[in-house]
Amino acid sequence: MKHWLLPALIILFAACNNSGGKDETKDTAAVKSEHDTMHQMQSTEGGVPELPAVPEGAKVYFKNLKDNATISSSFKLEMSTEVMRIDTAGPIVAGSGHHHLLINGPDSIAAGGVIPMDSLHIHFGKGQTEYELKLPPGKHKLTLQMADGIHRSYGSRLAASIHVTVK
Ligand SMILES: [Cu+2]
Repeated sequence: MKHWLLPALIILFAACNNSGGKDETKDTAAVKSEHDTMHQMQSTEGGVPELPAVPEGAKVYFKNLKDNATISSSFKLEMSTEVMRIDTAGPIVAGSGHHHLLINGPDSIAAGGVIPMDSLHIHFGKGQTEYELKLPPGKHKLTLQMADGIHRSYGSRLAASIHVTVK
């Protein structure tokens, strides 16, 4: 009696998730092999594009600060570029990137190096060109460094440093 009933049951429940089936233990294997064919993961190895080249004449600079300037402990910094376009972090687009401010750091970060993210390495990944800088009194070095969408430095050609004295 059971022998002819079982195939009919399998057909009935094949499309379902075999919930509520009485012969659960017998169906499981068949349902599982069906599902396995659907799982084919594609690997994305080698998918990271190269760092875009820096265009001719491109530069970054502090728009409202000169070297050896004296500023107050709160100062609205303006960051600017020539040739390069300002973009948000994320997409990697040749000829564009976002600003970073390095406080008392190196003159630049080697091209391709990922810029750290902490209180001395400030990212402007929303495409900001202004920043409310707050520094304690004394001498400080400020460096602008532009990087691509995944925070890879464009190197010394897109970096600029100045020294300031905070009153
Ligand atoms: Cu960044």
